[in-house]
Amino acid sequence: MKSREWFQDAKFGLFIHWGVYSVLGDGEWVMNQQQIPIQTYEKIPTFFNPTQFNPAEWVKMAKDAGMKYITITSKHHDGFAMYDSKVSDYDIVERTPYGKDILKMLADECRKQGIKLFFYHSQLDWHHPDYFPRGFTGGNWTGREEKGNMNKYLDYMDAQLAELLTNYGEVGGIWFDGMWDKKDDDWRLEKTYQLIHQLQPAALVGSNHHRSPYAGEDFQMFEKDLPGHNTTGFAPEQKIGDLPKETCETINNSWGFSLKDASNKSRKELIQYLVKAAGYGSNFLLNVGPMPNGKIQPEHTELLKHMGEWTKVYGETIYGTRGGPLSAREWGVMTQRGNKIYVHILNWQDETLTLPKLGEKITSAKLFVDKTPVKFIENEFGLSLQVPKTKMNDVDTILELEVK
Ligand code: FHN
Repeated sequence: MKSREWFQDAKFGLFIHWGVYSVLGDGEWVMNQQQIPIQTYEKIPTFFNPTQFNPAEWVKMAKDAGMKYITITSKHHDGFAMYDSKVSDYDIVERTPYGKDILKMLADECRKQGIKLFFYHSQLDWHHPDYFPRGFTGGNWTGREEKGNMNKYLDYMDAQLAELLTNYGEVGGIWFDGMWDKKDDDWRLEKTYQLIHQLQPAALVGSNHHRSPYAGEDFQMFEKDLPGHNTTGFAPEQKIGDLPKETCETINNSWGFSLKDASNKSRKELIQYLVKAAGYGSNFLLNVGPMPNGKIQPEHTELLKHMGEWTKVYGETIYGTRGGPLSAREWGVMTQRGNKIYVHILNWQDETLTLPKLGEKITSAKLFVDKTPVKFIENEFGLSLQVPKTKMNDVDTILELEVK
Protein backbone atom coordinates (compact mmCIF):
# COMPACT_ATOMS: atom_id res chain seq x y z
CA MET A 1 0.00 0.00 0.00
CA LYS A 2 2.91 2.31 0.74
CA SER A 3 4.26 1.70 -2.76
CA ARG A 4 0.88 2.50 -4.27
CA GLU A 5 0.83 5.76 -2.36
CA TRP A 6 4.36 6.55 -3.53
CA PHE A 7 3.35 5.76 -7.08
CA GLN A 8 0.36 8.11 -6.97
CA ASP A 9 2.56 10.89 -5.67
CA ALA A 10 5.31 10.29 -8.25
CA LYS A 11 3.25 11.45 -11.25
CA PHE A 12 5.93 11.38 -13.94
CA GLY A 13 8.05 8.50 -15.25
CA LEU A 14 10.30 7.65 -18.18
CA PHE A 15 9.31 4.72 -20.38
CA ILE A 16 12.16 3.13 -22.38
CA HIS A 17 11.55 0.72 -25.24
CA TRP A 18 14.96 -0.62 -26.11
CA GLY A 19 15.81 -3.85 -27.80
CA VAL A 20 17.86 -5.32 -30.63
CA TYR A 21 15.10 -4.20 -33.00
CA SER A 22 16.51 -0.67 -32.67
CA VAL A 23 19.21 -1.77 -35.15
CA LEU A 24 16.60 -1.81 -37.92
CA GLY A 25 15.24 1.62 -36.94
CA ASP A 26 11.68 0.59 -37.63
CA GLY A 27 10.06 0.22 -34.22
CA GLU A 28 9.70 -2.70 -31.81
CA TRP A 29 7.08 -4.46 -33.96
CA VAL A 30 9.42 -4.80 -36.94
CA MET A 31 9.69 -8.59 -36.60
CA ASN A 32 5.94 -8.98 -36.94
CA GLN A 33 5.35 -6.16 -39.38
CA GLN A 34 8.04 -7.28 -41.81
CA GLN A 35 7.29 -10.94 -41.04
CA ILE A 36 10.93 -11.72 -40.31
CA PRO A 37 11.37 -15.44 -39.50
CA ILE A 38 13.10 -16.28 -36.21
CA GLN A 39 16.20 -17.64 -37.95
CA THR A 40 16.70 -14.35 -39.79
CA TYR A 41 15.75 -12.18 -36.80
CA GLU A 42 18.39 -13.96 -34.72
CA LYS A 43 21.06 -12.26 -36.83
CA ILE A 44 20.04 -8.85 -35.50
CA PRO A 45 21.54 -9.31 -32.00
CA THR A 46 24.92 -9.94 -33.66
CA PHE A 47 24.84 -6.31 -34.88
CA PHE A 48 23.73 -4.82 -31.59
CA ASN A 49 26.65 -3.03 -29.98
CA PRO A 50 25.53 0.05 -28.04
CA THR A 51 28.99 1.20 -27.02
CA GLN A 52 27.76 4.70 -26.27
CA PHE A 53 25.23 3.53 -23.67
CA ASN A 54 25.79 5.53 -20.51
CA PRO A 55 23.31 4.65 -17.77
CA ALA A 56 24.40 7.59 -15.61
CA GLU A 57 23.42 9.96 -18.44
CA TRP A 58 20.03 8.34 -18.90
CA VAL A 59 19.18 8.44 -15.22
CA LYS A 60 20.33 12.04 -14.87
CA MET A 61 18.31 13.01 -17.92
CA ALA A 62 15.17 11.45 -16.39
CA LYS A 63 15.74 13.08 -13.02
CA ASP A 64 16.43 16.46 -14.57
CA ALA A 65 13.15 16.17 -16.46
CA GLY A 66 11.37 15.76 -13.13
CA MET A 67 10.72 12.05 -13.61
CA LYS A 68 10.50 9.91 -10.48
CA TYR A 69 10.85 6.44 -12.01
CA ILE A 70 12.00 4.58 -15.09
CA THR A 71 10.22 1.66 -16.75
CA ILE A 72 12.40 -0.24 -19.22
CA THR A 73 11.73 -3.24 -21.45
CA SER A 74 13.33 -6.37 -20.01
CA LYS A 75 11.81 -8.39 -22.85
CA HIS A 76 9.52 -7.18 -25.62
CA HIS A 77 7.32 -9.28 -27.92
CA ASP A 78 10.39 -10.39 -29.95
CA GLY A 79 11.33 -12.53 -26.92
CA PHE A 80 14.87 -11.15 -26.61
CA ALA A 81 16.00 -10.60 -23.01
CA MET A 82 17.85 -7.34 -22.50
CA TYR A 83 19.60 -8.78 -19.44
CA ASP A 84 21.66 -11.80 -18.46
CA SER A 85 19.07 -14.56 -18.28
CA LYS A 86 20.17 -18.00 -17.14
CA VAL A 87 17.02 -19.76 -18.29
CA SER A 88 17.65 -18.82 -21.92
CA ASP A 89 20.62 -17.91 -24.08
CA TYR A 90 18.48 -15.53 -26.12
CA ASP A 91 19.78 -12.51 -24.29
CA ILE A 92 22.03 -9.49 -24.57
CA VAL A 93 25.00 -11.06 -22.78
CA GLU A 94 25.12 -14.23 -24.84
CA ARG A 95 24.01 -13.07 -28.26
CA THR A 96 25.41 -9.57 -28.81
CA PRO A 97 28.95 -8.26 -29.32
CA TYR A 98 28.20 -5.77 -26.53
CA GLY A 99 27.90 -8.66 -24.08
CA LYS A 100 26.92 -6.57 -21.06
CA ASP A 101 23.78 -6.65 -18.95
CA ILE A 102 22.28 -3.22 -19.56
CA LEU A 103 19.52 -3.75 -17.00
CA LYS A 104 22.11 -4.41 -14.32
CA MET A 105 24.02 -1.29 -15.33
CA LEU A 106 20.84 0.76 -15.26
CA ALA A 107 19.61 -0.77 -11.99
CA ASP A 108 22.92 0.06 -10.29
CA GLU A 109 22.78 3.60 -11.56
CA CYS A 110 19.14 4.07 -10.53
CA ARG A 111 20.02 2.95 -7.03
CA LYS A 112 22.99 5.31 -6.98
CA GLN A 113 20.95 8.30 -8.13
CA GLY A 114 17.89 7.35 -6.04
CA ILE A 115 15.20 6.69 -8.62
CA LYS A 116 12.96 3.64 -8.93
CA LEU A 117 13.24 1.14 -11.75
CA PHE A 118 10.33 -0.88 -13.19
CA PHE A 119 10.55 -3.65 -15.76
CA TYR A 120 8.25 -3.90 -18.75
CA HIS A 121 7.90 -7.61 -19.49
CA SER A 122 6.05 -8.98 -22.49
CA GLN A 123 3.87 -11.99 -21.84
CA LEU A 124 3.47 -12.37 -25.58
CA ASP A 125 6.51 -13.99 -27.20
CA TRP A 126 7.19 -14.30 -30.96
CA HIS A 127 10.31 -16.39 -30.38
CA HIS A 128 9.62 -19.04 -27.76
CA PRO A 129 8.50 -22.39 -29.22
CA ASP A 130 6.12 -23.09 -26.35
CA TYR A 131 4.14 -19.88 -26.78
CA PHE A 132 1.26 -21.93 -28.16
CA PRO A 133 -1.51 -21.79 -29.20
CA ARG A 134 -0.54 -18.54 -30.94
CA GLY A 135 -2.53 -15.38 -30.57
CA PHE A 136 -3.36 -13.00 -33.38
CA THR A 137 0.29 -11.94 -33.85
CA GLY A 138 3.52 -13.90 -34.41
CA GLY A 139 1.95 -16.32 -36.90
CA ASN A 140 3.52 -19.10 -38.94
CA TRP A 141 6.00 -16.77 -40.65
CA THR A 142 8.14 -17.11 -37.48
CA GLY A 143 9.07 -20.63 -38.55
CA ARG A 144 7.97 -22.24 -35.31
CA GLU A 145 6.31 -25.63 -35.36
CA GLU A 146 2.58 -25.59 -34.86
CA LYS A 147 2.82 -27.09 -31.40
CA GLY A 148 3.98 -26.12 -27.93
CA ASN A 149 3.10 -26.26 -24.27
CA MET A 150 1.85 -22.94 -22.93
CA ASN A 151 2.38 -24.05 -19.34
CA LYS A 152 6.04 -24.66 -20.11
CA TYR A 153 6.21 -21.18 -21.62
CA LEU A 154 4.60 -19.66 -18.53
CA ASP A 155 7.10 -21.52 -16.32
CA TYR A 156 9.85 -19.96 -18.43
CA MET A 157 8.27 -16.52 -18.12
CA ASP A 158 7.97 -16.89 -14.35
CA ALA A 159 11.59 -18.05 -14.16
CA GLN A 160 12.68 -14.91 -16.04
CA LEU A 161 10.58 -12.76 -13.72
CA ALA A 162 12.17 -14.47 -10.72
CA GLU A 163 15.58 -13.53 -12.12
CA LEU A 164 14.51 -9.93 -12.58
CA LEU A 165 13.15 -9.77 -9.05
CA THR A 166 16.17 -11.45 -7.47
CA ASN A 167 19.26 -10.12 -9.21
CA TYR A 168 18.53 -6.42 -9.71
CA GLY A 169 17.94 -5.10 -6.21
CA GLU A 170 14.72 -3.41 -5.28
CA VAL A 171 12.37 -3.30 -8.26
CA GLY A 172 9.62 -0.66 -8.43
CA GLY A 173 7.26 -2.99 -10.24
CA ILE A 174 6.50 -5.18 -13.22
CA TRP A 175 4.67 -3.68 -16.20
CA PHE A 176 3.10 -6.50 -18.19
CA ASP A 177 2.04 -6.28 -21.79
CA GLY A 178 0.78 -8.69 -24.41
CA MET A 179 -2.10 -10.55 -22.82
CA TRP A 180 -4.33 -8.94 -25.41
CA ASP A 181 -2.70 -11.27 -27.97
CA LYS A 182 -5.03 -14.02 -26.74
CA LYS A 183 -7.09 -12.24 -24.20
CA ASP A 184 -9.38 -15.01 -23.06
CA ASP A 185 -6.68 -17.64 -22.46
CA ASP A 186 -5.55 -18.77 -19.03
CA TRP A 187 -2.39 -16.78 -18.28
CA ARG A 188 -1.96 -18.22 -14.76
CA LEU A 189 -2.04 -14.66 -13.48
CA GLU A 190 -2.60 -15.63 -9.88
CA LYS A 191 0.55 -17.74 -9.81
CA THR A 192 2.67 -15.12 -11.55
CA TYR A 193 1.39 -12.23 -9.44
CA GLN A 194 1.90 -14.24 -6.26
CA LEU A 195 5.46 -15.00 -7.27
CA ILE A 196 6.16 -11.29 -7.73
CA HIS A 197 4.55 -10.30 -4.46
CA GLN A 198 6.43 -13.06 -2.64
CA LEU A 199 9.82 -12.13 -4.05
CA GLN A 200 9.31 -8.38 -3.65
CA PRO A 201 6.23 -7.46 -1.64
CA ALA A 202 6.69 -3.76 -2.37
CA ALA A 203 6.92 -4.19 -6.16
CA LEU A 204 3.83 -3.00 -7.98
CA VAL A 205 2.08 -5.10 -10.61
CA GLY A 206 0.31 -3.59 -13.59
CA SER A 207 -0.78 -5.01 -16.91
CA ASN A 208 -1.59 -3.42 -20.22
CA HIS A 209 -4.37 -5.87 -21.05
CA HIS A 210 -6.70 -3.00 -21.98
CA ARG A 211 -9.31 -4.27 -19.56
CA SER A 212 -10.34 -3.43 -16.02
CA PRO A 213 -7.78 -4.54 -13.41
CA TYR A 214 -7.50 -8.17 -12.35
CA ALA A 215 -6.97 -9.30 -8.75
CA GLY A 216 -3.36 -8.91 -7.69
CA GLU A 217 -2.72 -5.78 -9.77
CA ASP A 218 -1.64 -2.60 -8.03
CA PHE A 219 -2.16 0.03 -10.69
CA GLN A 220 -4.25 0.47 -13.79
CA MET A 221 -2.71 1.61 -17.02
CA PHE A 222 -4.03 3.38 -20.07
CA GLU A 223 -2.16 3.38 -23.36
CA LYS A 224 -2.01 6.55 -25.45
CA ASP A 225 -5.18 7.79 -23.79
CA LEU A 226 -6.22 9.60 -20.66
CA PRO A 227 -8.27 7.45 -18.28
CA GLY A 228 -11.75 6.83 -19.61
CA HIS A 229 -10.96 7.86 -23.18
CA ASN A 230 -10.63 5.40 -26.00
CA THR A 231 -9.38 7.40 -28.98
CA THR A 232 -7.05 4.54 -29.94
CA GLY A 233 -9.82 1.96 -29.98
CA PHE A 234 -7.56 -0.37 -27.89
CA ALA A 235 -9.73 -0.36 -24.83
CA PRO A 236 -13.46 -0.64 -25.51
CA GLU A 237 -13.91 -2.89 -22.46
CA GLN A 238 -11.76 -0.90 -20.04
CA LYS A 239 -13.53 0.56 -17.01
CA ILE A 240 -11.75 2.87 -14.60
CA GLY A 241 -11.19 1.23 -11.23
CA ASP A 242 -9.98 2.55 -7.90
CA LEU A 243 -6.32 1.64 -8.28
CA PRO A 244 -3.60 4.22 -8.92
CA LYS A 245 -3.50 5.11 -12.60
CA GLU A 246 -0.87 5.61 -15.24
CA THR A 247 -1.11 6.68 -18.85
CA CYS A 248 1.74 6.07 -21.26
CA GLU A 249 2.45 8.01 -24.43
CA THR A 250 5.19 8.22 -27.04
CA ILE A 251 7.39 11.30 -27.45
CA ASN A 252 6.96 10.98 -31.24
CA ASN A 253 4.74 8.30 -32.70
CA SER A 254 6.86 5.21 -31.96
CA TRP A 255 7.77 3.17 -28.91
CA GLY A 256 10.96 1.56 -30.21
CA PHE A 257 13.52 3.64 -32.17
CA SER A 258 12.15 4.63 -35.56
CA LEU A 259 14.55 6.31 -37.94
CA LYS A 260 11.86 7.98 -40.03
CA ASP A 261 9.56 9.11 -37.28
CA ALA A 262 9.96 12.87 -37.02
CA SER A 263 6.52 13.52 -35.54
CA ASN A 264 7.88 14.70 -32.22
CA LYS A 265 5.35 16.18 -29.86
CA SER A 266 5.86 19.80 -28.89
CA ARG A 267 6.98 21.01 -25.49
CA LYS A 268 3.48 22.38 -24.97
CA GLU A 269 1.77 19.09 -25.86
CA LEU A 270 3.99 17.13 -23.50
CA ILE A 271 3.60 19.50 -20.57
CA GLN A 272 -0.15 19.65 -21.10
CA TYR A 273 -0.26 15.84 -21.21
CA LEU A 274 1.46 15.66 -17.84
CA VAL A 275 -0.91 18.25 -16.40
CA LYS A 276 -4.01 16.60 -17.83
CA ALA A 277 -2.90 13.20 -16.57
CA ALA A 278 -2.48 14.66 -13.07
CA GLY A 279 -5.96 16.21 -13.36
CA TYR A 280 -7.28 12.72 -14.05
CA GLY A 281 -5.39 11.48 -10.98
CA SER A 282 -2.98 9.63 -13.23
CA ASN A 283 0.76 9.35 -13.72
CA PHE A 284 2.32 10.13 -17.07
CA LEU A 285 4.83 7.60 -18.39
CA LEU A 286 6.58 9.27 -21.32
CA ASN A 287 8.39 6.99 -23.75
CA VAL A 288 11.66 7.29 -25.61
CA GLY A 289 13.17 4.64 -27.88
CA PRO A 290 16.98 4.76 -27.65
CA MET A 291 19.09 4.29 -30.77
CA PRO A 292 21.20 1.16 -31.38
CA ASN A 293 24.34 3.06 -30.36
CA GLY A 294 22.95 3.52 -26.85
CA LYS A 295 22.09 7.20 -27.18
CA ILE A 296 18.71 8.86 -26.92
CA GLN A 297 17.85 11.07 -29.90
CA PRO A 298 18.98 14.66 -29.22
CA GLU A 299 15.54 16.03 -30.20
CA HIS A 300 14.12 13.93 -27.39
CA THR A 301 16.69 14.82 -24.75
CA GLU A 302 16.01 18.46 -25.65
CA LEU A 303 12.26 18.02 -25.07
CA LEU A 304 12.94 16.32 -21.75
CA LYS A 305 15.13 19.25 -20.76
CA HIS A 306 12.18 21.58 -21.42
CA MET A 307 9.95 19.36 -19.32
CA GLY A 308 12.49 19.67 -16.52
CA GLU A 309 12.51 23.46 -16.73
CA TRP A 310 8.74 23.41 -16.37
CA THR A 311 8.53 20.81 -13.58
CA LYS A 312 11.17 22.69 -11.60
CA VAL A 313 8.93 25.77 -11.43
CA TYR A 314 5.47 24.21 -11.43
CA GLY A 315 6.09 20.69 -10.06
CA GLU A 316 4.54 21.65 -6.72
CA THR A 317 1.14 21.76 -8.48
CA ILE A 318 1.60 18.21 -9.83
CA TYR A 319 3.66 15.96 -7.51
CA GLY A 320 1.86 14.53 -4.53
CA THR A 321 -1.48 15.88 -5.72
CA ARG A 322 -4.71 14.09 -6.54
CA GLY A 323 -7.08 15.00 -9.36
CA GLY A 324 -10.09 17.28 -8.78
CA PRO A 325 -12.18 18.38 -6.99
CA LEU A 326 -13.75 19.09 -10.37
CA SER A 327 -13.21 16.47 -13.07
CA ALA A 328 -11.40 17.43 -16.30
CA ARG A 329 -13.05 20.02 -18.50
CA GLU A 330 -12.46 21.42 -21.98
CA TRP A 331 -10.69 24.44 -20.46
CA GLY A 332 -8.32 22.36 -18.31
CA VAL A 333 -8.03 20.37 -15.11
CA MET A 334 -7.66 20.71 -11.35
CA THR A 335 -5.24 19.13 -8.93
CA GLN A 336 -5.35 19.34 -5.15
CA ARG A 337 -3.21 18.77 -2.10
CA GLY A 338 -4.11 19.60 1.51
CA ASN A 339 -6.05 22.87 1.60
CA LYS A 340 -4.84 23.94 -1.84
CA ILE A 341 -6.55 23.52 -5.17
CA TYR A 342 -4.63 24.20 -8.37
CA VAL A 343 -6.65 25.33 -11.36
CA HIS A 344 -4.73 24.54 -14.54
CA ILE A 345 -6.13 26.64 -17.37
CA LEU A 346 -4.92 24.98 -20.56
CA ASN A 347 -7.35 26.21 -23.17
CA TRP A 348 -9.35 29.33 -22.35
CA GLN A 349 -9.32 32.70 -24.07
CA ASP A 350 -11.46 34.85 -21.78
CA GLU A 351 -10.39 36.71 -18.68
CA THR A 352 -13.21 35.26 -16.62
CA LEU A 353 -13.67 31.58 -15.98
CA THR A 354 -16.78 30.41 -14.15
CA LEU A 355 -16.80 27.02 -12.46
CA PRO A 356 -19.47 25.13 -10.59
CA LYS A 357 -19.26 25.37 -6.80
CA LEU A 358 -16.38 23.32 -5.47
CA GLY A 359 -18.13 22.39 -2.25
CA GLU A 360 -15.63 24.24 -0.09
CA LYS A 361 -15.29 27.91 0.77
CA ILE A 362 -12.45 29.61 -1.10
CA THR A 363 -10.41 31.86 1.19
CA SER A 364 -7.88 33.12 -1.36
CA ALA A 365 -7.00 32.90 -5.03
CA LYS A 366 -3.68 33.81 -6.61
CA LEU A 367 -1.54 33.09 -9.61
CA PHE A 368 0.74 30.24 -8.67
CA VAL A 369 3.80 31.60 -10.43
CA ASP A 370 4.15 35.01 -8.77
CA LYS A 371 1.41 34.87 -6.13
CA THR A 372 -0.42 37.87 -7.64
CA PRO A 373 -3.91 37.93 -6.11
CA VAL A 374 -6.66 36.91 -8.49
CA LYS A 375 -10.16 38.41 -8.22
CA PHE A 376 -12.87 35.90 -7.51
CA ILE A 377 -16.55 35.79 -6.67
CA GLU A 378 -18.43 32.91 -5.14
CA ASN A 379 -22.19 33.11 -5.48
CA GLU A 380 -25.18 30.99 -6.35
CA PHE A 381 -23.83 30.50 -9.92
CA GLY A 382 -20.57 29.04 -8.71
CA LEU A 383 -17.03 30.36 -8.59
CA SER A 384 -15.82 33.00 -11.05
CA LEU A 385 -12.11 33.72 -11.38
CA GLN A 386 -10.60 36.60 -13.28
CA VAL A 387 -7.17 36.34 -14.86
CA PRO A 388 -5.88 39.44 -16.68
CA LYS A 389 -4.78 38.66 -20.25
CA THR A 390 -1.23 39.80 -19.43
CA LYS A 391 -0.95 37.09 -16.81
CA MET A 392 -2.06 34.22 -19.03
CA ASN A 393 0.40 31.53 -19.92
CA ASP A 394 0.14 29.83 -23.28
CA VAL A 395 1.01 26.40 -21.83
CA ASP A 396 -0.74 26.38 -18.45
CA THR A 397 -2.03 29.30 -16.40
CA ILE A 398 -2.07 27.97 -12.86
CA LEU A 399 -4.21 29.47 -10.12
CA GLU A 400 -3.73 28.50 -6.51
CA LEU A 401 -6.91 28.47 -4.43
CA GLU A 402 -6.95 28.08 -0.70
CA VAL A 403 -9.92 26.49 0.94
CA LYS A 404 -10.97 26.43 4.58
O1 FHN B 1 2.52 -3.94 -28.53
C1 FHN B 1 2.91 -3.07 -27.53
C2 FHN B 1 3.72 -1.92 -28.04
O2 FHN B 1 4.82 -2.39 -28.73
C3 FHN B 1 4.17 -1.08 -26.88
O3 FHN B 1 4.98 -1.83 -26.01
C4 FHN B 1 2.98 -0.57 -26.14
C5 FHN B 1 3.28 0.23 -24.91
O4 FHN B 1 2.13 0.55 -24.24
N1 FHN B 1 2.07 -1.63 -25.73
C6 FHN B 1 1.74 -2.65 -26.70
C7 FHN B 1 0.47 -2.47 -27.37
O5 FHN B 1 -0.61 -2.44 -26.51
